[in-house]
Amino acid sequence: MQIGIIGFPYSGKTTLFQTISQIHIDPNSTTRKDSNQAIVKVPDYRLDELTNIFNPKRTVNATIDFVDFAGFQNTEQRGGIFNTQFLTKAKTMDALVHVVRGFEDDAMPHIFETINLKRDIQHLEDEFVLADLAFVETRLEKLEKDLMKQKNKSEVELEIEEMNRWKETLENNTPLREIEFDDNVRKFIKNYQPLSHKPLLVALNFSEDDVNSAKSIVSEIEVQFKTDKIDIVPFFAKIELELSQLEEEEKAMFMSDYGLTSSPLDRLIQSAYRLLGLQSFFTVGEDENRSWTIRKGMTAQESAGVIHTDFYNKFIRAEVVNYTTFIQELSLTKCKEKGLLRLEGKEYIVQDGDILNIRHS
Ligand SMILES: Nc1nc2c(ncn2[C@@H]2O[C@H](COP(=O)(O)OP(=O)(O)O)[C@@H](O)[C@H]2O)c(=O)[nH]1
Ligand SMILES: [Mg+2]
Repeated sequence: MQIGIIGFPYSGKTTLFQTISQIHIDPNSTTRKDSNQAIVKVPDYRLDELTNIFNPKRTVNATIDFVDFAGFQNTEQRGGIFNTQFLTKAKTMDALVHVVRGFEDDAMPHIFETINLKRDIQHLEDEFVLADLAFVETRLEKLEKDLMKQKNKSEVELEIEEMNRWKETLENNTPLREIEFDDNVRKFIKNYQPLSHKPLLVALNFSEDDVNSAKSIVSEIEVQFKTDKIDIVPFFAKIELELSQLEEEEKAMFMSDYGLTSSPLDRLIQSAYRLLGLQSFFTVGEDENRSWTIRKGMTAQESAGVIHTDFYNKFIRAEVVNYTTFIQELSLTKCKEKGLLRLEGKEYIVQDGDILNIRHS
């Protein structure tokens, strides 16, 4: 899974990226122009606990690929802040983190001169809507031509109808996130990846001076922008980068001073999982303990397929116990004796925190 970190210049994207990836980026390097990328382990205290219990040869966390976008300022004739290369690349991401600048610094002027969170959030939304509208209009021209050729007529007509619905929505300045999609048109979302349909995590990057006022500002922004597909998450990128480099004990002390209860990575991942409808399951054993990411609602057989396609094809049953049950017994044998280790068939809907043992032929 790929998550893109986007936003205006000097909003704190690279600072946040460094905090979550623990990769140091030299401020004088060329990275103002180049994107940075890191594969980050998804932290999960449950997996850590399972490792303490099973003591396997290795522990493998699920991972997320974070991309810190840089150097995408628009110099084209078309209006807007982000260039076409940026928009095209953003489309390939599973979710986007929009870092919004909430700190003042005269040495780094904001492109709109003042600090205004709502304006910046809305600006990106508007730019996404415009980019999608431009796409839809080009697409409709092409489809009209196809229609004259009389090839795959019913398929072309279906798409024209759907593209017109998108067009009307976008012309009303409504992001595509806000409309419903039937199964027969969902493929267009998958193929075209419209930007105003992407799950969006708005990362408000506050100044260290805002620690006390941040909470009420977040609530206010939530009222206006939060939906099923948009989350608002506060950060103090600069101090949190410094904190992330401290020893555990010192870190905990400073975090409580600032009223912070979780790490920036925890906050990002929790929110991304919610927006994308994701959850985790575990596999355990002498060789390896591992966490896996799946979509909510996936069956035991589909989940087995995430581990290996053979497990999908040759699936017989899954032995299942949830982490919360397991942790009271601390042994699979005990769970089995007490009938807590269940046998489930391929249609079983896997729950967050399930420990699975796939039986296959
Ligand atoms: N005072 C303050 N400065 C910050 C904060 N976050 C980032 N900065 C500074 O703003 C500058 C630009 O940050 P950077 O992460 O490179 O922004 P990017 O252009 O969005 O990647 C850097 O000098 C950061 O140290 C913050 O929360 N407070
Ligand atoms: Mg940067």
